Amino acid sequence: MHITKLIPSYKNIILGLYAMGSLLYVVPGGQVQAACTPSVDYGTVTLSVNVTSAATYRVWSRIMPPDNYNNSYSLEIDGGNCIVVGDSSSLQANSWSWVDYRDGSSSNKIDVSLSAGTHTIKLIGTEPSVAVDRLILTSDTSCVPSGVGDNCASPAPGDTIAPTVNFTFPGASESLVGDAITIGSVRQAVVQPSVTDNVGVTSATYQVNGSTVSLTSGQYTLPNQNGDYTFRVSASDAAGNTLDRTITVRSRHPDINRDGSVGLSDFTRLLLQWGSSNVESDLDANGSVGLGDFTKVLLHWGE
Ligand SMILES: [Ca+2]
Ligand SMILES: [Ca+2]
Ligand SMILES: [Ca+2]
Ligand SMILES: [Ca+2]
Repeated sequence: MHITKLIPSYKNIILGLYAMGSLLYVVPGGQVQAACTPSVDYGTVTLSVNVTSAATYRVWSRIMPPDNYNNSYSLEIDGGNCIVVGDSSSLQANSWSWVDYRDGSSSNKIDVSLSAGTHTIKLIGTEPSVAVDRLILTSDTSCVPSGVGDNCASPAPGDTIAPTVNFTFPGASESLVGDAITIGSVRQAVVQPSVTDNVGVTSATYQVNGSTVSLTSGQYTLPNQNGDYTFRVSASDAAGNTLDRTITVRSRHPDINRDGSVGLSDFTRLLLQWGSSNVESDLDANGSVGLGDFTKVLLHWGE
């Protein structure tokens, strides 16, 4: 028999057994055996598994029994104890079932403690015509395989830590205070969000004022106009932990009309808005246009 597929994924290991077509198909005929040295061996597959982290692994087998009597096979790990997988008459004949128990008792789970390193797993046919096409070893005992079991394949078990984001604003001298920053040192604020996760970020999306945007070289350049911009980051990891954070960037350069220099036209514009809450002229972002904003224009006159 030949093993043509071996898919380790994080702490989970999925073994696909493709032999004699697509199954580890045990030769028909003979009697029930429950030992790893069966008097009649209906076929054996030996696998080598590389375990990256020591843990207790639950062993799931995808089994198709031919009838209500022939419904088990024997599993031997590192030449140790023989585990009679399945063997329950409740298993449906001629249909695939995921089995995580031994000796015919669904409460008798197959949990094995494996150290990091290479282990040898032997599947031994002890009842005729029992097909096994996939084996999953998972340290996430809450995962119940469905279909071919890919749902148990990718998340790193036990990861409960959500991704985090750190913001920097290249070129600006101001810094984030809580979830807001007022930037007057550059005309166009650049937002550089850095999303990280203890295991890995699987998706990250960004929105500016509610519209999805994409980053260029990890950065997003805000419009060349004073205003309040919300910048939202949504991200997740493989285990489904999510990040959702929104910051407000208040762009407040004293070149209010963005004609390239701070001068009379900005001053005039500010005077026209005096006493209002106009965000373009409210350079100190205190909610109204007044003396503090006027002072900022004077301080940067000619820049
Ligand atoms: Ca049986
Ligand atoms: Ca995580
Ligand atoms: Ca100007
Ligand atoms: Ca103000």
